[in-house]
Amino acid sequence: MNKLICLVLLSSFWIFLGEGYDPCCAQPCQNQGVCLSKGADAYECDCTRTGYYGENCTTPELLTLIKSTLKPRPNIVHYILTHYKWIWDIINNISFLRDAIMRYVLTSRSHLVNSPPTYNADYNYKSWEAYSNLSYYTRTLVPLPQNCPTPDLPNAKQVVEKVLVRKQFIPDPQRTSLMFAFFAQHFSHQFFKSDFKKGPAFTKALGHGVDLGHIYGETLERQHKLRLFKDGKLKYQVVDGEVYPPLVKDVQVEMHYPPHVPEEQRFAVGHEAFGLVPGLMMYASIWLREHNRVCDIMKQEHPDWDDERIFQTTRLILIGETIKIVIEDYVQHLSGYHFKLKFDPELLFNERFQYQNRIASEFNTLYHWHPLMPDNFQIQDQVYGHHQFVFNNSILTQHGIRNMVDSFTKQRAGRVAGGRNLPAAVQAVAVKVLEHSREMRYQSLNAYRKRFNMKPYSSFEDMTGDKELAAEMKQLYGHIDAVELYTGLLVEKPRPNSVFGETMVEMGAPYSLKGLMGNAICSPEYWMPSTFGGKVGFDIVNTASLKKLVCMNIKGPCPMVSFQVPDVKYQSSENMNSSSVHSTQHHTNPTVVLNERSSEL
Ligand code: ACD
Repeated sequence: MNKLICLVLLSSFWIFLGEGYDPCCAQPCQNQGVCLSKGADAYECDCTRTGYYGENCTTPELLTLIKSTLKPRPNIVHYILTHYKWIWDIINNISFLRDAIMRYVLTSRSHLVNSPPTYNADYNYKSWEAYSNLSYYTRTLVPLPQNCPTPDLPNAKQVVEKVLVRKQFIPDPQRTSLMFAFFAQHFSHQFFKSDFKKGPAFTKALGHGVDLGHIYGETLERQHKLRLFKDGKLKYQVVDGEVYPPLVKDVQVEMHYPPHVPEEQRFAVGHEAFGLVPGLMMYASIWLREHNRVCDIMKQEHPDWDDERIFQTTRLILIGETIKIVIEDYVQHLSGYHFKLKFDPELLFNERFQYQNRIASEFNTLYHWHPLMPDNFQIQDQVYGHHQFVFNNSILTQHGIRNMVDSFTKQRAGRVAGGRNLPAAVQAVAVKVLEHSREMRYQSLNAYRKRFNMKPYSSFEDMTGDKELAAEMKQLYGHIDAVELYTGLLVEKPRPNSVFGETMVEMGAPYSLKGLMGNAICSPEYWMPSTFGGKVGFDIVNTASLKKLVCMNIKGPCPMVSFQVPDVKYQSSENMNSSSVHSTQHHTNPTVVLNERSSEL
């Protein structure tokens, strides 16, 4: 019965459809059934392997019925994972239990992502073109057929102004730090690189995953310009005794800087847009130092290796380090779970899992987390507004990496869900996201909720949990089934004390975990010490953490470094207990010390 009501609601925008429209416009096939039009007024639903049957794939098979009755709702699972800390503390220490849970997280999430990829913005049916053309983002839900009428959507600028733009900064209750926000921006731009010359459906990042194109450059030509061609290293410059990326004038790679930026502040890195904010250049400098540090270790381990082999092996090590940090520090923080996530590719070796990935347009849309950005940036005792912050690399050299990390760890980012927390300075970006989603004929928020096993929102209040915001949304959209994906993600009610709402996590987690674990280095053919230059390199991957990444690459005492702003009164890091870096780290700088307490604070 519920299904029927859903179907009627879903089709409510199409009741005015007359003859001549594609019968699949009404999206009659449920539960991932595939709609096949047969002339202007007939269609067929292909329910193969959906677990459902019937004209519109709405009748569950017995096994599906049992599974869906027993399966707890995502919010319940989330509640369990974020409560009962003492039970999780026990589970985290019983390795077969922790492994079994992690395996379940990885498989259940990844199976929600089509692999091999299926559709793209121009193909809403399976085709070799959509499968093989890497210059498109893939699509999880087919674009609405061209000849379908679209619901009357509100003006994009009005949506942004009325329900998205910040009135007053809302700090994230999960205490996400700016250290996290800039990591997110830096890391995600390696695989979200829309090719707007071709259109929003296209990407320039053909690696479709974690390939570190943002460090090494997207093309071989750019990579070669950034390389020193000595001992595998990247080019660099030294300012005040510290290592930073080289200058554009010295390496001749294209970077996007406005004319007013002086020559000595035009740093050159893998991604041409990373001069935008010093937070990006901070991470670019840290990874550059890490690359050259690992090269030294490889050189020591393999004195016979040439520059090329050291470079290539170091790149694989840094890819491994990135995935480890993203799962165990970054996603761990976002999740808020007491369960300790684990990066261990071996967990999937006996599972049905494809080592490939294609970035989806919807993943790109959902990753627009601009509400994380505060109204100003406090570094040491200086406060910078947006205008003073952008295209200002002098901030980096003036404060140094150590102080930037310390300050960004202490400053809270904004809450993403819940509405009205988008900095006015970036509202034009949000308008573009909406316009592009429309141009690419996205299905509705509720269609995506169903695709990712969530109940569609039944009303504006159900979605926002806030009467006033619900009324504003109703004025804009009229019907809950008309709400767009991006607006919905930013206005939906956050989970208790969380940065995100349900849809962001239930959609984001499958794309993320599939993208991370689908990397070639996680496959049985690659995941072994020799791939990473032997035990030493493999250990670097398997012990990587955000804290180590920073602390192995700065001189002097380790600053406070965390994706979460510490809850306690800050202590000056000089007063904290520090211990020498473990001797197996093979660091080249004996003055670097690790502060063992900094990540727990
Ligand atoms: C789970 C784990 C917890 C998931 C929690 C939040 C996920 C929400 C959004 C996406 C988060 C991070 C993106 C990280 C990595 C992207 C990697 C892409 C590689 C191509 O319950 O499953």
